Amino acid sequence: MAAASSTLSFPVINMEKLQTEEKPAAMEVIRDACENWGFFELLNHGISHEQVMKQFASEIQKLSEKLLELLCENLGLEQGYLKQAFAGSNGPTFGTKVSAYPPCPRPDLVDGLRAHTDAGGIILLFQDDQVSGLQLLKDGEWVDVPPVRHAIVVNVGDQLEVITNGRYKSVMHRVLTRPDGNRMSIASFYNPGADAVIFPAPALVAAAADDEERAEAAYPRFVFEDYMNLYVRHKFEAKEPRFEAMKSAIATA
Ligand SMILES: O=C(O)CCC(=O)C(=O)O
Ligand SMILES: [Fe+2]
Repeated sequence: MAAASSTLSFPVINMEKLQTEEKPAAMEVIRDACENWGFFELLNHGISHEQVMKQFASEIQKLSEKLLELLCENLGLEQGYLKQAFAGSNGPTFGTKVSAYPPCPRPDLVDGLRAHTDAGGIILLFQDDQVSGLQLLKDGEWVDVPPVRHAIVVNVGDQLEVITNGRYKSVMHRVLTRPDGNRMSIASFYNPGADAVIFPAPALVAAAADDEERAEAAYPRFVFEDYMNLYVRHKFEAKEPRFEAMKSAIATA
């Protein structure tokens, strides 16, 4: 091991050896690596990519569920209602997507991500804290979602619009490209389980009953997986025809 500097084998340190009588040899590899390579690789470091992702997912899931409880409180729904509505028989589904938007010389010609609403429940987004680009459609105008260091952007998905009978809106958003600067984002999607049956909360339909226009559920009842099957083909279109299509799917069933 002490001869590592005379060979061309890339320095690799097995961290488990630091706990054994082989520690001096391992220390020697680290010394040599630092003096002669400026690099080394660690094995048995106790951190697996999978473990880090699991922990990240579990923290994001906890935060999503905390947010759902706050929404229940605001909506006057019993605690746990939204979490339960998303549960299906196997609990909610959860996904994370890492995106990189490279600089584009002609932002006027190319969108980073075309306008869409998100299909699922609630979306938590870490966006680049330097490079902007995300915009949402508010009252007919595209509005920037400003990069704020350490902030998590929260976005209401189509399923929350349905469950709240339209009280909460899943809004169109898009990502613009920039002529300079690479933009990174990490989006985590907290979605219903595939077999979860999604429908407007009866308490919210009743609450809207004194409002003439919404005397009955304005949104369909469907199985989340069926909605997703439709969504994948119509993601970059308005959400209303999707809700309509789900209504007729029930009517013809
Ligand atoms: O990258 C972003 O900031 C947003 C991504 C997004 O809207 C999505 O993945 O649905
Ligand atoms: Fe989105």
